[in-house]
Amino acid sequence: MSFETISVIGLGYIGLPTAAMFASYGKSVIGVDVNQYAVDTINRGEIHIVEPDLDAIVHKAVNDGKLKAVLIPEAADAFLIAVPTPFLPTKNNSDIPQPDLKYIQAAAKAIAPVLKKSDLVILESTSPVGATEKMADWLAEYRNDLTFPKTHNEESDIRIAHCPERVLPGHVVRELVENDRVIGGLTNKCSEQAIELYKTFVQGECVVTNARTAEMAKLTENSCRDVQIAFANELSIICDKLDIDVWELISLANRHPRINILQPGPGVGGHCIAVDPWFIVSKTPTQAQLIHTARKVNDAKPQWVIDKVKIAIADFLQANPNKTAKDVTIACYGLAFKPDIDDLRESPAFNITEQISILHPGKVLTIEPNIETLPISLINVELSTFEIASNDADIQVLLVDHKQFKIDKPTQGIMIDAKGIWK
Ligand code: SAJ
Repeated sequence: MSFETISVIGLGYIGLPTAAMFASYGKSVIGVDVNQYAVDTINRGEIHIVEPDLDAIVHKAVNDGKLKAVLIPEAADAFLIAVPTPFLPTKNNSDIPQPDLKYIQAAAKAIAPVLKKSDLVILESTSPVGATEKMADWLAEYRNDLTFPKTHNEESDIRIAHCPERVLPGHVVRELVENDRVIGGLTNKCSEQAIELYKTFVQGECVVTNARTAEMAKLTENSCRDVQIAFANELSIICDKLDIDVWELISLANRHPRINILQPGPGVGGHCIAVDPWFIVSKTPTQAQLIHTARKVNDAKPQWVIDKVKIAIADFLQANPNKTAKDVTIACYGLAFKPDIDDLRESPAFNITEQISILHPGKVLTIEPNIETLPISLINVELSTFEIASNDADIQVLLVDHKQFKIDKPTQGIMIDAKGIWK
């Protein structure tokens, strides 16, 4: 089987770089997205997301006629599904979030009319265990004239696999090529074909397992990181109580040859690590005690930072009895979910700044070197500069360790440093 035409469904942070990579290795790639703006932008040879080096690759692929974006799927030899897998809204704070597979189902429905015998369908989206089998069931329901692995094993018309993406935002172009790839086919032939496809550009090893283990492998990687960050965050709260510098403590402990503690922060953000562990907890709530607790520890950290800000306001007013809360200026440094990116999605820094602007009657400044305009929900926040904020603010709250904030630190005001860089 040789894959000449490849279709990628979902042209976001994973789908677009993957589509562009196949195109730059000579494949004809049809990218599909429901977002007209994304489709138009890509067809102009431009990109609608921020990812280093991606713009040049997309520009060349489109100019060479190897990559085009469309709204409705067209026939291809392989389909890669890279759509979001969020969770359903919860009614109460104590409810365990349940995964929402509606975008995978919509993608299956969209490609079903153009599927043909011998096509390969790969689910790349991070998914709860069983999602690939579920996707195969949906495809079988929409196309009962074709056969699928569940009923026809190696003789099926359509091959299906789960090959989770594992690239780090900000390093996607390099990691797509270099990372090892977990290949979870529904049958051996499904895996073999998936390997053949990825070997177009993947230099890492393609390691074969079944679809359920591949699903769990991805969830395990992100849950492991979440648990480790929760350990660091819990340590930071313990150390604060005991008047110990947690950053010094961790650097000392990390000198032990078998210890490697991660860094505490204002909470865990992004659309992966703060989400994926719930896919395990929701399936096995009784068994997943540690993973569940880690989620709760990390989700509680933003409120801990906000409480520190409230204490700082009270301390400031006690020291300045002629002033009221309205006279207090608070500067929040960083809005992104991690350093040196512009991505504000599921960002603890963003949520903390937003909450402070709601509860505080005085001026709230934000300093975010990676964006030019503030989202509408930060209506009471002023986008400022390091120079102005560091001179003007009474309370300085460091939320993201962007490289710009490591160069200098404010010389006055009450400091709350959630990343330990202004010690
Ligand atoms: N964070 C800390 N302390 C640390 C490290 C991170 O508080 O020591 C915070 C960050 O500030 C951020 C959050 O954790 O808010 C997540 O950042 P991250 O850099 O750990 O991970 P992501 O979400 O950018 O990417 C992760 C990666 N997974 C792992 O490293 C196991 C990436 O490889 C995955 O492909 C990606 O999730 C994904 O798409 O699932």
